[in-house]
Amino acid sequence: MLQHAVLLALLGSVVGCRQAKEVPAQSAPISSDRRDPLTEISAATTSEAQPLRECPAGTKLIHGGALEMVHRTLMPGSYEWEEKRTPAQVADFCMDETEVTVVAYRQCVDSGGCPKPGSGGRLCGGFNWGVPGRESHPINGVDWAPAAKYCERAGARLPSEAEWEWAARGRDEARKYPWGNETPGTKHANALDPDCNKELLANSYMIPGPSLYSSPDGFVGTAPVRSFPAGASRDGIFDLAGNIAEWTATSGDAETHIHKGGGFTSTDIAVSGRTNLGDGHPSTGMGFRCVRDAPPRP
Ligand SMILES: [Ca+2]
Repeated sequence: MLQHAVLLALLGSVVGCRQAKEVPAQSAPISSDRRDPLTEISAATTSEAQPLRECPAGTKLIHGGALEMVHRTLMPGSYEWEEKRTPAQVADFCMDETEVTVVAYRQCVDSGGCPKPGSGGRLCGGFNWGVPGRESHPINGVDWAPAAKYCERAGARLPSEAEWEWAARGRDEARKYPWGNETPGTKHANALDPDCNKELLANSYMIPGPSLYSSPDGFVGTAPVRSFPAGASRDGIFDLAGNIAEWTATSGDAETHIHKGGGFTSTDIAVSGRTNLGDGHPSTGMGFRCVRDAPPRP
Protein backbone atom coordinates (compact mmCIF):
# COMPACT_ATOMS: atom_id res chain seq x y z
CA MET A 1 0.00 0.00 0.00
CA LEU A 2 2.79 2.41 0.86
CA GLN A 3 4.57 1.63 -2.31
CA HIS A 4 1.44 2.31 -4.22
CA ALA A 5 0.94 5.67 -2.60
CA VAL A 6 4.50 6.66 -3.25
CA LEU A 7 4.36 5.64 -6.84
CA LEU A 8 1.17 7.55 -7.32
CA ALA A 9 2.72 10.62 -5.85
CA LEU A 10 5.58 10.25 -8.24
CA LEU A 11 3.39 9.68 -11.18
CA GLY A 12 2.78 13.33 -11.75
CA SER A 13 6.28 13.47 -13.01
CA VAL A 14 6.29 10.14 -14.70
CA VAL A 15 3.18 10.07 -16.79
CA GLY A 16 3.94 11.52 -20.14
CA CYS A 17 7.68 11.20 -20.03
CA ARG A 18 7.41 8.52 -22.61
CA GLN A 19 5.73 10.92 -24.95
CA ALA A 20 7.39 14.18 -23.98
CA LYS A 21 10.31 15.17 -26.10
CA GLU A 22 9.94 18.90 -26.03
CA VAL A 23 10.52 21.19 -23.11
CA PRO A 24 8.17 24.10 -22.34
CA ALA A 25 6.98 26.60 -19.67
CA GLN A 26 5.18 29.88 -18.57
CA SER A 27 2.23 31.92 -16.54
CA ALA A 28 0.28 35.19 -16.33
CA PRO A 29 -0.56 37.31 -19.33
CA ILE A 30 2.50 38.65 -21.08
CA SER A 31 2.61 42.32 -21.83
CA SER A 32 3.71 43.09 -25.35
CA ASP A 33 5.72 46.09 -24.21
CA ARG A 34 7.03 44.26 -21.17
CA ARG A 35 6.22 47.01 -18.72
CA ASP A 36 6.02 45.92 -15.15
CA PRO A 37 2.44 46.30 -13.89
CA LEU A 38 3.71 46.66 -10.38
CA THR A 39 5.81 49.63 -11.34
CA GLU A 40 2.80 51.20 -12.98
CA ILE A 41 0.64 50.64 -9.94
CA SER A 42 3.26 52.10 -7.66
CA ALA A 43 3.56 55.20 -9.80
CA ALA A 44 -0.19 55.63 -9.97
CA THR A 45 -0.73 55.30 -6.25
CA THR A 46 2.08 57.73 -5.52
CA SER A 47 0.63 60.40 -7.76
CA GLU A 48 -2.93 60.04 -6.51
CA ALA A 49 -2.16 60.58 -2.85
CA GLN A 50 -4.57 57.79 -1.98
CA PRO A 51 -2.24 54.86 -1.90
CA LEU A 52 -3.70 51.50 -2.67
CA ARG A 53 -1.55 48.48 -2.32
CA GLU A 54 -2.83 46.24 -5.04
CA CYS A 55 -1.44 43.37 -7.00
CA PRO A 56 -1.93 43.08 -10.78
CA ALA A 57 -5.19 41.64 -12.10
CA GLY A 58 -5.27 37.88 -11.83
CA THR A 59 -3.01 37.83 -8.78
CA LYS A 60 -3.57 38.06 -5.04
CA LEU A 61 -1.53 39.83 -2.40
CA ILE A 62 -0.08 37.37 0.10
CA HIS A 63 1.06 39.05 3.28
CA GLY A 64 4.41 37.69 4.39
CA GLY A 65 5.56 36.27 7.68
CA ALA A 66 7.70 33.68 9.39
CA LEU A 67 7.09 29.98 9.11
CA GLU A 68 8.60 26.64 9.87
CA MET A 69 8.53 24.75 6.62
CA VAL A 70 7.67 21.09 6.87
CA HIS A 71 9.27 19.20 4.04
CA ARG A 72 8.20 15.70 3.27
CA THR A 73 10.35 14.70 0.34
CA LEU A 74 9.93 11.56 -1.65
CA MET A 75 13.47 10.33 -1.85
CA PRO A 76 14.63 9.37 -5.33
CA GLY A 77 15.04 5.66 -5.77
CA SER A 78 13.18 4.76 -2.61
CA TYR A 79 9.68 4.52 -1.23
CA GLU A 80 10.34 6.63 1.83
CA TRP A 81 9.37 10.18 2.68
CA GLU A 82 12.08 12.18 4.40
CA GLU A 83 10.78 14.89 6.73
CA LYS A 84 12.70 18.01 7.59
CA ARG A 85 11.70 21.27 9.24
CA THR A 86 13.28 24.52 8.18
CA PRO A 87 12.59 28.06 9.41
CA ALA A 88 11.89 30.59 6.70
CA GLN A 89 10.83 34.20 6.32
CA VAL A 90 8.59 35.32 3.48
CA ALA A 91 8.09 38.92 2.34
CA ASP A 92 4.80 40.16 0.91
CA PHE A 93 4.25 38.97 -2.65
CA CYS A 94 1.62 38.71 -5.37
CA MET A 95 0.69 35.21 -6.55
CA ASP A 96 -1.13 34.13 -9.70
CA GLU A 97 -4.65 33.07 -8.78
CA THR A 98 -4.39 30.14 -11.18
CA GLU A 99 -1.88 27.85 -12.74
CA VAL A 100 -0.61 29.17 -16.08
CA THR A 101 -3.17 28.18 -18.66
CA VAL A 102 -2.76 26.81 -22.14
CA VAL A 103 -4.02 30.04 -23.70
CA ALA A 104 -1.62 32.16 -21.64
CA TYR A 105 1.34 29.99 -22.51
CA ARG A 106 0.38 30.06 -26.15
CA GLN A 107 0.86 33.83 -26.17
CA CYS A 108 4.45 33.30 -25.14
CA VAL A 109 5.04 30.62 -27.75
CA ASP A 110 3.43 32.67 -30.49
CA SER A 111 5.61 35.65 -29.61
CA GLY A 112 8.71 33.51 -29.87
CA GLY A 113 9.48 33.79 -26.20
CA CYS A 114 8.79 30.24 -25.09
CA PRO A 115 9.38 26.81 -26.58
CA LYS A 116 6.47 24.57 -27.40
CA PRO A 117 5.52 22.28 -24.51
CA GLY A 118 5.08 18.54 -24.59
CA SER A 119 2.20 17.32 -26.71
CA GLY A 120 0.36 14.14 -27.51
CA GLY A 121 0.13 11.34 -25.00
CA ARG A 122 -2.99 9.46 -24.12
CA LEU A 123 -3.00 8.40 -20.47
CA CYS A 124 -5.48 10.41 -18.43
CA GLY A 125 -5.85 12.98 -21.15
CA GLY A 126 -2.19 13.34 -22.05
CA PHE A 127 -0.73 16.75 -22.81
CA ASN A 128 -2.95 19.77 -23.22
CA TRP A 129 -1.00 21.57 -25.92
CA GLY A 130 -2.90 21.63 -29.20
CA VAL A 131 -5.97 19.85 -27.86
CA PRO A 132 -9.18 21.71 -28.74
CA GLY A 133 -11.23 22.79 -25.75
CA ARG A 134 -8.39 22.83 -23.25
CA GLU A 135 -7.51 26.50 -23.50
CA SER A 136 -8.43 27.11 -19.85
CA HIS A 137 -6.63 24.01 -18.59
CA PRO A 138 -3.17 24.43 -17.06
CA ILE A 139 -0.32 24.08 -19.50
CA ASN A 140 1.51 20.87 -18.74
CA GLY A 141 4.66 19.28 -20.06
CA VAL A 142 6.74 22.36 -19.27
CA ASP A 143 10.22 21.95 -17.84
CA TRP A 144 11.72 24.21 -15.18
CA ALA A 145 13.87 26.46 -17.37
CA PRO A 146 11.13 27.50 -19.78
CA ALA A 147 8.73 27.91 -16.85
CA ALA A 148 11.16 30.34 -15.26
CA LYS A 149 11.59 32.10 -18.56
CA TYR A 150 7.86 32.50 -19.02
CA CYS A 151 7.54 34.15 -15.63
CA GLU A 152 10.47 36.43 -16.31
CA ARG A 153 8.92 37.60 -19.56
CA ALA A 154 5.72 38.30 -17.66
CA GLY A 155 7.62 40.56 -15.27
CA ALA A 156 7.37 37.89 -12.60
CA ARG A 157 9.24 34.84 -11.32
CA LEU A 158 8.62 31.36 -10.06
CA PRO A 159 7.73 31.24 -6.35
CA SER A 160 10.26 30.04 -3.85
CA GLU A 161 9.22 26.88 -2.08
CA ALA A 162 8.69 28.93 1.09
CA GLU A 163 6.41 31.38 -0.70
CA TRP A 164 4.40 28.57 -2.25
CA GLU A 165 4.04 26.80 1.08
CA TRP A 166 3.21 30.01 2.94
CA ALA A 167 0.40 30.79 0.50
CA ALA A 168 -0.92 27.22 0.44
CA ARG A 169 -1.02 26.82 4.21
CA GLY A 170 -3.07 29.96 4.73
CA ARG A 171 -0.07 31.79 6.13
CA ASP A 172 -0.07 31.68 9.94
CA GLU A 173 -3.05 29.31 9.99
CA ALA A 174 -0.64 26.51 9.01
CA ARG A 175 -3.36 24.53 7.27
CA LYS A 176 -2.67 20.99 6.17
CA TYR A 177 -4.36 21.67 2.83
CA PRO A 178 -5.07 24.98 1.10
CA TRP A 179 -8.75 24.84 2.10
CA GLY A 180 -8.06 23.84 5.70
CA ASN A 181 -7.60 20.55 7.50
CA GLU A 182 -10.61 18.68 6.12
CA THR A 183 -9.74 15.39 4.46
CA PRO A 184 -9.48 15.85 0.69
CA GLY A 185 -12.69 15.18 -1.21
CA THR A 186 -13.77 15.46 -4.81
CA LYS A 187 -14.98 19.01 -4.19
CA HIS A 188 -11.54 20.17 -3.10
CA ALA A 189 -9.02 19.21 -5.72
CA ASN A 190 -8.31 17.33 -8.92
CA ALA A 191 -6.30 14.35 -7.67
CA LEU A 192 -6.19 10.64 -8.47
CA ASP A 193 -9.69 9.29 -8.95
CA PRO A 194 -10.84 5.85 -10.11
CA ASP A 195 -11.20 6.92 -13.74
CA CYS A 196 -7.56 7.94 -14.14
CA ASN A 197 -6.31 5.17 -11.89
CA LYS A 198 -8.00 2.62 -14.11
CA GLU A 199 -6.07 3.88 -17.11
CA LEU A 200 -2.79 3.96 -15.24
CA LEU A 201 -3.19 0.48 -13.84
CA ALA A 202 -4.08 -0.87 -17.27
CA ASN A 203 -0.82 0.49 -18.60
CA SER A 204 1.37 -0.86 -15.83
CA TYR A 205 2.41 2.51 -14.49
CA MET A 206 2.22 1.24 -10.93
CA ILE A 207 1.36 -1.65 -8.74
CA PRO A 208 -2.39 -1.91 -8.06
CA GLY A 209 -3.69 0.26 -5.28
CA PRO A 210 -6.43 2.67 -4.33
CA SER A 211 -7.14 6.12 -5.69
CA LEU A 212 -7.27 9.10 -3.37
CA TYR A 213 -10.98 9.27 -4.04
CA SER A 214 -13.45 6.42 -4.18
CA SER A 215 -15.59 8.22 -6.74
CA PRO A 216 -14.72 10.28 -9.84
CA ASP A 217 -13.75 13.91 -9.30
CA GLY A 218 -15.08 14.83 -12.73
CA PHE A 219 -11.79 14.96 -14.60
CA VAL A 220 -9.73 12.05 -15.86
CA GLY A 221 -6.77 14.34 -16.51
CA THR A 222 -6.33 18.05 -15.88
CA ALA A 223 -9.31 20.30 -15.17
CA PRO A 224 -9.90 23.88 -16.25
CA VAL A 225 -8.38 26.18 -13.66
CA ARG A 226 -10.81 27.36 -10.96
CA SER A 227 -12.87 24.15 -11.26
CA PHE A 228 -12.58 23.48 -7.52
CA PRO A 229 -13.56 26.69 -5.72
CA ALA A 230 -14.10 24.77 -2.47
CA GLY A 231 -10.39 24.00 -2.53
CA ALA A 232 -9.23 27.59 -2.88
CA SER A 233 -6.75 28.92 -0.36
CA ARG A 234 -7.39 31.46 2.38
CA ASP A 235 -6.27 34.19 -0.01
CA GLY A 236 -8.28 32.98 -2.99
CA ILE A 237 -5.62 31.04 -4.87
CA PHE A 238 -6.98 28.11 -6.88
CA ASP A 239 -5.67 24.59 -7.41
CA LEU A 240 -2.57 24.86 -5.27
CA ALA A 241 -3.32 21.26 -4.33
CA GLY A 242 -3.85 18.98 -7.29
CA ASN A 243 -4.49 19.48 -11.00
CA ILE A 244 -0.81 19.84 -11.88
CA ALA A 245 2.22 19.92 -9.60
CA GLU A 246 3.94 23.29 -9.68
CA TRP A 247 7.55 24.21 -10.18
CA THR A 248 9.25 26.38 -7.60
CA ALA A 249 12.43 28.40 -7.85
CA THR A 250 13.95 26.43 -5.01
CA SER A 251 16.68 23.95 -5.75
CA GLY A 252 16.50 20.48 -4.34
CA ASP A 253 19.56 18.51 -5.18
CA ALA A 254 22.11 19.90 -7.58
CA GLU A 255 20.55 21.09 -10.81
CA THR A 256 17.04 20.12 -9.82
CA HIS A 257 14.08 22.05 -8.49
CA ILE A 258 11.27 21.31 -6.12
CA HIS A 259 7.67 21.09 -7.25
CA LYS A 260 4.70 21.28 -4.95
CA GLY A 261 1.05 20.44 -4.60
CA GLY A 262 0.76 17.20 -6.51
CA GLY A 263 -1.40 16.72 -9.56
CA PHE A 264 -4.22 14.71 -11.05
CA THR A 265 -2.31 11.47 -10.50
CA SER A 266 -1.41 12.18 -6.89
CA THR A 267 -2.78 10.54 -3.77
CA ASP A 268 -0.93 12.90 -1.42
CA ILE A 269 -1.73 16.57 -1.97
CA ALA A 270 -0.90 17.95 1.48
CA VAL A 271 0.92 21.28 1.61
CA SER A 272 4.00 19.69 3.14
CA GLY A 273 4.54 17.25 0.28
CA ARG A 274 7.25 17.96 -2.25
CA THR A 275 8.95 16.10 -5.03
CA ASN A 276 12.40 16.54 -6.38
CA LEU A 277 12.65 14.29 -9.36
CA GLY A 278 15.02 16.32 -11.46
CA ASP A 279 14.66 18.84 -14.22
CA GLY A 280 14.56 17.77 -17.82
CA HIS A 281 11.56 15.49 -17.65
CA PRO A 282 8.46 17.58 -18.29
CA SER A 283 5.36 15.50 -17.82
CA THR A 284 1.61 15.74 -18.12
CA GLY A 285 1.36 16.23 -14.36
CA MET A 286 3.70 19.22 -14.11
CA GLY A 287 3.06 22.90 -14.70
CA PHE A 288 3.54 26.15 -12.81
CA ARG A 289 2.32 29.58 -11.72
CA CYS A 290 4.22 32.83 -11.20
CA VAL A 291 4.61 35.34 -8.38
CA ARG A 292 5.88 38.91 -8.14
CA ASP A 293 7.33 41.00 -5.36
CA ALA A 294 4.49 42.98 -3.77
CA PRO A 295 4.28 46.72 -4.36
CA PRO A 296 6.03 48.65 -1.60
CA ARG A 297 3.94 49.76 1.34
CA PRO A 298 2.68 53.32 0.91
CA1 LIG B 1 -1.66 22.77 -8.71
